[in-house]
Amino acid sequence: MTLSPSSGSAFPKDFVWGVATSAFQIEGASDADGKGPSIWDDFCRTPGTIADASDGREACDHYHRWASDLDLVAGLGVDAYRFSVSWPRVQALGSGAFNEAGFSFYEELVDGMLARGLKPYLTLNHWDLPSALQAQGGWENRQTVQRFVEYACEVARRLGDRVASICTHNEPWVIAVLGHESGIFAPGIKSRAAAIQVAHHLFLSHGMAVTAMRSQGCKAAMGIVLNLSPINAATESEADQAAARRADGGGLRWYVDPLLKGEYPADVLQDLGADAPKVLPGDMAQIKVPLDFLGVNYYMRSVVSSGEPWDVKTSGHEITDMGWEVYPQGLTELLVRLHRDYPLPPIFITENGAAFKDEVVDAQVHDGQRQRYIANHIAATLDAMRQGVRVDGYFVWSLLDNFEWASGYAKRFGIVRVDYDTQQRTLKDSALWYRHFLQKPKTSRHGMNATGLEL
Ligand code: GCO
Repeated sequence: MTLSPSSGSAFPKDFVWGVATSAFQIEGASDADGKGPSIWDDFCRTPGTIADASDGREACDHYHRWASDLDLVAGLGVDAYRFSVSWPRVQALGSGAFNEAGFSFYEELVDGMLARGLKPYLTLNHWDLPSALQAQGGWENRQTVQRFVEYACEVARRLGDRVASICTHNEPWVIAVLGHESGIFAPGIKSRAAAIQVAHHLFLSHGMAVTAMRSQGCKAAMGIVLNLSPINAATESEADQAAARRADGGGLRWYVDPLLKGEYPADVLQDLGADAPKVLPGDMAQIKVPLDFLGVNYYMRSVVSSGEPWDVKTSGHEITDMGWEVYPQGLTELLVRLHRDYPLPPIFITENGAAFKDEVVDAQVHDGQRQRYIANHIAATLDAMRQGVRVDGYFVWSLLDNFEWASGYAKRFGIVRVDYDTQQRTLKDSALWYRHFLQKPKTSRHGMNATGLEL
Protein backbone atom coordinates (compact mmCIF):
# COMPACT_ATOMS: atom_id res chain seq x y z
CA MET A 1 0.00 0.00 0.00
CA THR A 2 1.43 3.33 -0.97
CA LEU A 3 0.74 6.05 1.51
CA SER A 4 -0.43 8.78 -0.77
CA PRO A 5 -0.95 11.72 -0.89
CA SER A 6 2.60 12.14 0.34
CA SER A 7 4.37 9.89 -2.12
CA GLY A 8 6.98 11.48 -4.25
CA SER A 9 8.20 13.80 -1.51
CA ALA A 10 11.48 13.72 0.28
CA PHE A 11 12.57 14.09 3.85
CA PRO A 12 15.50 16.46 4.27
CA LYS A 13 18.94 14.93 4.41
CA ASP A 14 19.52 15.52 8.10
CA PHE A 15 16.00 14.63 9.29
CA VAL A 16 16.33 12.93 12.69
CA TRP A 17 14.62 9.55 13.19
CA GLY A 18 14.26 8.20 16.68
CA VAL A 19 12.43 6.32 19.38
CA ALA A 20 11.36 7.68 22.76
CA THR A 21 10.89 6.55 26.36
CA SER A 22 10.70 8.19 29.78
CA ALA A 23 12.46 7.39 33.06
CA PHE A 24 9.55 6.46 35.31
CA GLN A 25 7.90 4.34 32.64
CA ILE A 26 10.89 2.04 32.02
CA GLU A 27 13.67 2.34 34.59
CA GLY A 28 12.34 0.54 37.67
CA ALA A 29 14.93 0.50 40.49
CA SER A 30 12.75 3.11 42.13
CA ASP A 31 14.74 3.31 45.36
CA ALA A 32 18.16 2.09 44.17
CA ASP A 33 21.47 3.82 44.79
CA GLY A 34 20.17 6.85 46.63
CA LYS A 35 17.17 7.65 44.44
CA GLY A 36 14.48 9.55 46.30
CA PRO A 37 10.74 9.00 45.85
CA SER A 38 8.80 10.88 43.17
CA ILE A 39 5.17 11.90 43.10
CA TRP A 40 4.50 8.93 40.80
CA ASP A 41 5.96 6.49 43.34
CA ASP A 42 3.56 7.99 45.88
CA PHE A 43 0.59 8.11 43.51
CA CYS A 44 0.95 4.40 42.65
CA ARG A 45 0.69 3.58 46.35
CA THR A 46 -2.67 5.34 46.58
CA PRO A 47 -5.43 2.72 46.15
CA GLY A 48 -7.60 3.15 43.07
CA THR A 49 -5.22 5.34 41.06
CA ILE A 50 -3.66 2.78 38.69
CA ALA A 51 -5.97 0.50 36.67
CA ASP A 52 -4.04 -2.70 37.41
CA ALA A 53 -2.78 -1.52 40.81
CA SER A 54 0.78 -1.68 39.45
CA ASP A 55 3.70 0.67 40.03
CA GLY A 56 7.11 1.65 38.70
CA ARG A 57 9.24 -0.39 41.08
CA GLU A 58 10.45 -2.76 38.38
CA ALA A 59 8.87 -1.53 35.14
CA CYS A 60 11.13 -2.66 32.26
CA ASP A 61 14.14 -2.91 34.59
CA HIS A 62 15.89 -0.58 32.19
CA TYR A 63 18.09 0.70 35.02
CA HIS A 64 19.89 -2.66 34.89
CA ARG A 65 19.31 -3.47 31.22
CA TRP A 66 20.17 -0.13 29.66
CA ALA A 67 23.11 -1.47 27.66
CA SER A 68 21.15 -4.20 25.88
CA ASP A 69 18.24 -1.78 25.44
CA LEU A 70 20.58 0.67 23.71
CA ASP A 71 21.76 -2.19 21.51
CA LEU A 72 18.12 -2.64 20.49
CA VAL A 73 17.79 1.06 19.72
CA ALA A 74 20.97 1.06 17.66
CA GLY A 75 19.84 -2.12 15.89
CA LEU A 76 16.77 -0.28 14.59
CA GLY A 77 19.02 2.04 12.66
CA VAL A 78 17.60 5.22 14.17
CA ASP A 79 19.65 8.40 14.58
CA ALA A 80 18.49 9.41 18.04
CA TYR A 81 17.09 8.21 21.34
CA ARG A 82 14.79 10.41 23.43
CA PHE A 83 14.95 9.60 27.15
CA SER A 84 14.33 11.47 30.39
CA VAL A 85 16.36 12.04 33.52
CA SER A 86 14.57 11.20 36.74
CA TRP A 87 15.04 14.28 38.91
CA PRO A 88 14.83 12.36 42.25
CA ARG A 89 17.42 9.88 40.98
CA VAL A 90 20.01 12.64 40.62
CA GLN A 91 18.78 14.81 43.50
CA ALA A 92 16.77 12.76 46.00
CA LEU A 93 15.01 15.69 47.65
CA GLY A 94 14.84 18.05 44.68
CA SER A 95 17.09 20.49 46.52
CA GLY A 96 20.46 20.29 48.21
CA ALA A 97 22.87 17.42 47.55
CA PHE A 98 23.12 15.79 44.14
CA ASN A 99 23.36 12.01 43.97
CA GLU A 100 26.59 10.86 42.30
CA ALA A 101 25.32 7.32 41.70
CA GLY A 102 22.30 8.73 39.89
CA PHE A 103 24.42 10.92 37.67
CA SER A 104 26.77 7.99 36.94
CA PHE A 105 23.79 6.08 35.54
CA TYR A 106 22.90 8.87 33.11
CA GLU A 107 26.54 9.53 32.20
CA GLU A 108 26.98 5.87 31.28
CA LEU A 109 23.68 5.90 29.42
CA VAL A 110 24.61 8.98 27.39
CA ASP A 111 28.12 7.67 26.70
CA GLY A 112 26.50 4.38 25.71
CA MET A 113 24.38 6.22 23.14
CA LEU A 114 27.37 8.07 21.73
CA ALA A 115 29.37 4.81 21.52
CA ARG A 116 26.54 3.37 19.43
CA GLY A 117 26.27 6.40 17.18
CA LEU A 118 22.98 7.57 18.71
CA LYS A 119 22.21 11.23 19.40
CA PRO A 120 20.94 11.72 22.96
CA TYR A 121 17.71 13.77 23.22
CA LEU A 122 17.32 14.49 26.92
CA THR A 123 14.12 15.52 28.73
CA LEU A 124 14.49 17.06 32.19
CA ASN A 125 10.94 16.66 33.45
CA HIS A 126 8.80 13.77 32.33
CA TRP A 127 6.51 14.16 35.37
CA ASP A 128 8.44 12.47 38.21
CA LEU A 129 8.81 15.45 40.55
CA PRO A 130 10.69 14.65 43.79
CA SER A 131 8.16 13.96 46.55
CA ALA A 132 10.00 16.28 48.92
CA LEU A 133 9.12 19.21 46.65
CA GLN A 134 5.48 18.14 46.47
CA ALA A 135 5.41 18.26 50.25
CA GLN A 136 6.16 21.97 49.86
CA GLY A 137 3.42 22.53 47.29
CA GLY A 138 5.13 21.10 44.21
CA TRP A 139 4.53 23.01 40.98
CA GLU A 140 1.93 25.22 42.67
CA ASN A 141 4.73 26.70 44.75
CA ARG A 142 6.74 29.35 42.90
CA GLN A 143 9.90 28.21 44.71
CA THR A 144 9.84 24.98 42.70
CA VAL A 145 10.73 27.13 39.69
CA GLN A 146 14.07 27.98 41.28
CA ARG A 147 14.67 24.34 42.32
CA PHE A 148 14.08 23.26 38.71
CA VAL A 149 16.53 25.83 37.38
CA GLU A 150 19.21 24.52 39.77
CA TYR A 151 18.51 20.93 38.76
CA ALA A 152 18.56 21.83 35.04
CA CYS A 153 21.87 23.65 35.39
CA GLU A 154 23.48 20.68 37.14
CA VAL A 155 22.28 18.25 34.45
CA ALA A 156 23.53 20.64 31.76
CA ARG A 157 26.88 20.98 33.54
CA ARG A 158 27.35 17.21 33.65
CA LEU A 159 25.76 16.09 30.39
CA GLY A 160 25.23 19.21 28.32
CA ASP A 161 28.38 18.76 26.26
CA ARG A 162 27.32 15.26 25.18
CA VAL A 163 23.60 15.52 24.43
CA ALA A 164 22.20 16.85 21.17
CA SER A 165 19.14 18.35 22.75
CA ILE A 166 17.59 19.28 26.09
CA CYS A 167 13.84 19.50 26.55
CA THR A 168 12.75 21.20 29.75
CA HIS A 169 9.25 19.80 30.28
CA ASN A 170 7.25 17.04 28.67
CA GLU A 171 3.60 18.02 28.18
CA PRO A 172 2.83 20.80 30.67
CA TRP A 173 -0.88 20.28 29.89
CA VAL A 174 -0.76 16.77 31.34
CA ILE A 175 1.06 17.89 34.48
CA ALA A 176 -1.31 20.81 34.97
CA VAL A 177 -4.67 19.38 33.94
CA LEU A 178 -4.43 15.63 34.55
CA GLY A 179 -2.24 16.13 37.61
CA HIS A 180 -4.00 19.12 39.22
CA GLU A 181 -7.48 19.58 37.73
CA SER A 182 -8.96 16.14 37.00
CA GLY A 183 -6.45 14.56 39.37
CA ILE A 184 -6.25 11.28 37.44
CA PHE A 185 -2.44 11.59 37.32
CA ALA A 186 0.05 12.41 40.08
CA PRO A 187 -0.09 14.34 42.32
CA GLY A 188 -3.87 13.80 42.14
CA ILE A 189 -5.03 17.34 42.96
CA LYS A 190 -8.46 18.57 41.81
CA SER A 191 -8.50 22.34 41.40
CA ARG A 192 -8.67 24.38 38.23
CA ALA A 193 -6.93 27.34 39.86
CA ALA A 194 -4.08 25.05 40.95
CA ALA A 195 -3.75 23.64 37.42
CA ILE A 196 -3.53 27.12 35.92
CA GLN A 197 -0.89 28.26 38.41
CA VAL A 198 1.07 25.05 37.83
CA ALA A 199 1.10 25.67 34.08
CA HIS A 200 2.43 29.19 34.67
CA HIS A 201 5.22 27.90 36.89
CA LEU A 202 6.12 25.23 34.35
CA PHE A 203 6.40 27.87 31.60
CA LEU A 204 8.41 30.18 33.83
CA SER A 205 10.80 27.43 34.94
CA HIS A 206 11.22 26.44 31.29
CA GLY A 207 12.22 29.95 30.24
CA MET A 208 14.48 30.56 33.22
CA ALA A 209 16.17 27.16 32.91
CA VAL A 210 16.90 27.63 29.20
CA THR A 211 18.39 31.05 29.87
CA ALA A 212 20.46 29.76 32.79
CA MET A 213 21.74 26.67 30.96
CA ARG A 214 22.71 28.76 27.94
CA SER A 215 24.45 31.35 30.08
CA GLN A 216 26.66 28.68 31.57
CA GLY A 217 27.77 27.78 28.04
CA CYS A 218 25.60 24.74 27.28
CA LYS A 219 25.38 24.36 23.50
CA ALA A 220 22.72 21.65 23.29
CA ALA A 221 19.59 22.59 21.34
CA MET A 222 16.93 23.66 23.84
CA GLY A 223 13.17 23.49 23.73
CA ILE A 224 10.00 22.13 25.26
CA VAL A 225 7.53 19.37 24.34
CA LEU A 226 3.77 19.98 24.12
CA ASN A 227 0.97 17.50 23.53
CA LEU A 228 -1.26 19.12 20.95
CA SER A 229 -4.37 18.16 19.01
CA PRO A 230 -6.31 19.96 16.34
CA ILE A 231 -9.74 20.73 17.73
CA ASN A 232 -12.75 20.10 15.53
CA ALA A 233 -16.31 21.12 16.42
CA ALA A 234 -18.69 18.16 16.28
CA THR A 235 -21.17 20.16 14.18
CA GLU A 236 -21.50 23.59 12.57
CA SER A 237 -23.84 24.73 15.35
CA GLU A 238 -22.93 27.93 17.12
CA ALA A 239 -22.83 26.15 20.47
CA ASP A 240 -20.40 23.50 19.21
CA GLN A 241 -18.23 26.13 17.54
CA ALA A 242 -18.07 28.06 20.81
CA ALA A 243 -17.17 24.88 22.71
CA ALA A 244 -14.40 24.20 20.18
CA ARG A 245 -13.07 27.74 20.61
CA ARG A 246 -12.89 27.23 24.37
CA ALA A 247 -11.25 23.82 24.04
CA ASP A 248 -8.69 25.19 21.60
CA GLY A 249 -8.01 28.09 23.96
CA GLY A 250 -7.55 25.96 27.04
CA GLY A 251 -5.77 23.03 25.38
CA LEU A 252 -3.59 24.59 22.67
CA ARG A 253 -3.36 28.39 22.75
CA TRP A 254 -2.89 28.50 26.55
CA TYR A 255 0.27 26.45 26.01
CA VAL A 256 1.65 27.77 22.74
CA ASP A 257 0.91 31.51 23.09
CA PRO A 258 3.01 32.19 26.22
CA LEU A 259 5.97 30.24 24.87
CA LEU A 260 5.99 31.72 21.37
CA LYS A 261 4.20 35.06 21.78
CA GLY A 262 4.89 35.89 25.42
CA GLU A 263 1.25 36.37 26.33
CA TYR A 264 -1.78 34.42 27.48
CA PRO A 265 -4.78 34.35 25.13
CA ALA A 266 -7.18 37.11 26.20
CA ASP A 267 -10.35 35.04 25.67
CA VAL A 268 -9.06 32.26 27.92
CA LEU A 269 -8.01 34.72 30.62
CA GLN A 270 -11.54 36.07 30.52
CA ASP A 271 -13.05 32.57 30.72
CA LEU A 272 -10.83 31.81 33.73
CA GLY A 273 -11.99 34.78 35.78
CA ALA A 274 -10.78 34.32 39.35
CA ASP A 275 -8.79 31.21 38.36
CA ALA A 276 -6.38 33.27 36.23
CA PRO A 277 -2.74 32.73 37.23
CA LYS A 278 -0.67 35.02 39.40
CA VAL A 279 1.87 36.49 37.01
CA LEU A 280 4.65 38.73 38.31
CA PRO A 281 6.17 41.55 36.27
CA GLY A 282 8.84 40.14 33.95
CA ASP A 283 7.48 36.59 33.92
CA MET A 284 6.12 36.65 30.38
CA ALA A 285 9.39 37.97 28.96
CA GLN A 286 11.29 35.16 30.68
CA ILE A 287 8.85 32.56 29.37
CA LYS A 288 9.24 33.71 25.78
CA VAL A 289 12.87 32.65 25.54
CA PRO A 290 13.95 31.91 21.94
CA LEU A 291 13.64 28.17 21.30
CA ASP A 292 15.87 25.94 19.20
CA PHE A 293 12.93 23.60 18.68
CA LEU A 294 9.35 22.90 19.67
CA GLY A 295 8.54 19.26 20.37
CA VAL A 296 5.04 18.14 19.39
CA ASN A 297 3.53 14.93 20.75
CA TYR A 298 0.60 13.87 18.60
CA TYR A 299 -1.75 10.96 19.21
CA MET A 300 -5.22 12.06 18.06
CA ARG A 301 -7.50 14.96 17.24
CA SER A 302 -10.10 16.27 19.59
CA VAL A 303 -13.75 16.60 18.56
CA VAL A 304 -15.75 18.92 20.77
CA SER A 305 -19.45 19.19 21.31
CA SER A 306 -21.43 21.52 23.55
CA GLY A 307 -23.79 18.75 24.67
CA GLU A 308 -23.12 15.06 25.19
CA PRO A 309 -19.43 14.25 24.69
CA TRP A 310 -18.69 13.26 21.08
CA ASP A 311 -18.68 9.48 20.67
CA VAL A 312 -15.49 8.35 18.95
CA LYS A 313 -17.32 5.27 17.62
CA THR A 314 -19.39 7.50 15.35
CA SER A 315 -16.24 8.55 13.48
CA GLY A 316 -16.03 5.31 11.55
CA HIS A 317 -12.29 5.36 12.09
CA GLU A 318 -10.11 2.77 13.74
CA ILE A 319 -9.84 3.14 17.54
CA THR A 320 -6.77 2.24 19.61
CA ASP A 321 -6.68 0.24 22.82
CA MET A 322 -6.70 3.58 24.68
CA GLY A 323 -10.04 4.39 23.01
CA TRP A 324 -8.34 7.03 20.86
CA GLU A 325 -9.41 7.69 17.28
CA VAL A 326 -6.78 6.99 14.62
CA TYR A 327 -6.65 10.22 12.62
CA PRO A 328 -3.32 10.81 10.88
CA GLN A 329 -4.51 13.79 8.85
CA GLY A 330 -4.99 15.59 12.18
CA LEU A 331 -1.22 15.73 12.49
CA THR A 332 -0.98 17.47 9.12
CA GLU A 333 -3.79 19.88 10.10
CA LEU A 334 -2.14 20.63 13.42
CA LEU A 335 1.30 21.34 11.96
CA VAL A 336 -0.06 23.51 9.16
CA ARG A 337 -2.15 25.48 11.64
CA LEU A 338 0.81 26.04 13.99
CA HIS A 339 2.88 27.20 11.02
CA ARG A 340 0.11 29.61 9.99
CA ASP A 341 -0.54 31.09 13.44
CA TYR A 342 2.86 31.23 15.15
CA PRO A 343 6.47 32.26 14.65
CA LEU A 344 7.69 28.67 14.90
CA PRO A 345 11.11 27.30 15.66
CA PRO A 346 11.89 23.97 13.94
CA ILE A 347 9.42 21.27 15.00
CA PHE A 348 10.22 17.77 16.15
CA ILE A 349 7.50 15.15 16.42
CA THR A 350 8.80 14.00 19.79
CA GLU A 351 6.12 11.33 20.32
CA ASN A 352 3.71 9.48 18.09
CA GLY A 353 2.47 5.94 18.43
CA ALA A 354 -0.40 3.76 19.53
CA ALA A 355 -1.49 1.13 22.03
CA PHE A 356 -2.97 -1.97 20.50
CA LYS A 357 -3.32 -5.41 22.01
CA ASP A 358 -0.71 -7.82 20.73
CA GLU A 359 0.80 -11.18 21.58
CA VAL A 360 3.90 -13.22 20.95
CA VAL A 361 3.32 -16.16 18.61
CA ASP A 362 6.34 -18.20 17.57
CA ALA A 363 8.66 -15.41 18.73
CA GLN A 364 6.86 -12.90 16.50
CA VAL A 365 4.41 -10.10 17.19
CA HIS A 366 2.16 -9.21 14.28
CA ASP A 367 1.10 -5.68 15.20
CA GLY A 368 -0.05 -4.52 11.80
CA GLN A 369 -2.31 -1.84 13.28
CA ARG A 370 0.59 -0.16 15.09
CA GLN A 371 2.78 -0.49 12.03
CA ARG A 372 0.16 1.22 9.85
CA TYR A 373 -0.45 3.87 12.50
CA ILE A 374 3.22 4.83 12.48
CA ALA A 375 3.60 4.69 8.70
CA ASN A 376 0.49 6.81 8.14
CA HIS A 377 1.61 9.43 10.65
CA ILE A 378 5.05 9.64 9.05
CA ALA A 379 3.23 10.23 5.77
CA ALA A 380 1.09 12.90 7.46
CA THR A 381 4.25 14.61 8.71
CA LEU A 382 5.65 14.64 5.21
CA ASP A 383 2.40 16.12 3.97
CA ALA A 384 2.75 19.04 6.37
CA MET A 385 6.35 19.54 5.29
CA ARG A 386 5.21 19.72 1.68
CA GLN A 387 2.89 22.51 2.78
CA GLY A 388 5.81 24.50 4.13
CA VAL A 389 6.16 23.38 7.75
CA ARG A 390 9.72 22.82 8.92
CA VAL A 391 9.89 19.50 10.76
CA ASP A 392 13.36 18.28 11.70
CA GLY A 393 12.67 14.90 13.26
CA TYR A 394 10.23 12.16 14.23
CA PHE A 395 10.31 9.88 17.31
CA VAL A 396 8.13 6.80 17.76
CA TRP A 397 6.47 6.42 21.14
CA SER A 398 7.63 4.03 22.36
CA LEU A 399 10.70 1.84 22.11
CA LEU A 400 9.33 -0.56 24.73
CA ASP A 401 5.99 -1.54 26.17
CA ASN A 402 6.06 0.24 29.52
CA PHE A 403 4.19 1.66 32.50
CA GLU A 404 1.37 3.62 30.88
CA TRP A 405 0.65 5.82 33.90
CA ALA A 406 -2.89 5.41 35.27
CA SER A 407 -3.46 2.54 32.80
CA GLY A 408 -0.61 0.50 34.29
CA TYR A 409 0.99 -2.19 32.14
CA ALA A 410 -2.12 -3.31 30.29
CA LYS A 411 -1.74 -0.77 27.47
CA ARG A 412 1.18 -1.52 25.19
CA PHE A 413 2.74 1.28 23.12
CA GLY A 414 6.06 -0.44 22.39
CA ILE A 415 7.44 -1.40 19.01
CA VAL A 416 9.33 -3.88 21.17
CA ARG A 417 7.23 -6.27 23.26
CA VAL A 418 8.21 -6.65 26.92
CA ASP A 419 7.38 -9.84 28.82
CA TYR A 420 7.12 -8.46 32.36
CA ASP A 421 7.70 -11.89 33.95
CA THR A 422 11.00 -12.55 32.21
CA GLN A 423 11.90 -9.03 30.98
CA GLN A 424 12.42 -10.57 27.57
CA ARG A 425 12.24 -8.16 24.64
CA THR A 426 10.77 -9.18 21.26
CA LEU A 427 10.82 -6.91 18.23
CA LYS A 428 7.29 -6.48 16.94
CA ASP A 429 6.50 -6.23 13.23
CA SER A 430 6.25 -2.45 13.70
CA ALA A 431 9.89 -2.37 14.82
CA LEU A 432 10.93 -4.53 11.88
CA TRP A 433 9.01 -2.22 9.56
CA TYR A 434 10.62 0.90 11.07
CA ARG A 435 14.05 -0.68 10.74
CA HIS A 436 13.35 -1.59 7.14
CA PHE A 437 12.06 1.89 6.44
CA LEU A 438 15.21 3.43 7.89
CA GLN A 439 17.55 0.94 6.29
CA LYS A 440 16.99 2.31 2.85
CA PRO A 441 20.41 3.11 1.46
CA LYS A 442 21.39 6.58 2.71
CA THR A 443 20.80 8.15 -0.68
CA SER A 444 17.27 6.89 -1.17
CA ARG A 445 16.47 7.26 2.52
CA HIS A 446 17.40 10.87 2.27
CA GLY A 447 15.73 11.32 -1.03
CA MET A 448 12.79 9.24 -0.05
CA ASN A 449 10.14 8.54 -2.62
CA ALA A 450 6.93 6.59 -2.70
CA THR A 451 8.68 3.31 -2.02
CA GLY A 452 10.08 4.70 1.20
CA LEU A 453 6.61 4.80 2.63
CA GLU A 454 5.31 1.54 1.29
CA LEU A 455 4.12 -1.12 3.65
C1 GCO B 1 3.15 11.48 27.00
C2 GCO B 1 3.83 10.59 27.50
C3 GCO B 1 3.93 9.18 27.43
C4 GCO B 1 2.70 8.37 27.29
C5 GCO B 1 2.17 8.41 25.89
C6 GCO B 1 0.98 7.54 25.68
O1 GCO B 1 4.12 12.29 26.82
O2 GCO B 1 1.96 11.57 27.05
O3 GCO B 1 5.12 11.01 27.21
O4 GCO B 1 4.52 9.02 28.67
O5 GCO B 1 3.03 7.08 27.63
O6 GCO B 1 1.81 9.70 25.57
O7 GCO B 1 -0.08 7.96 26.46
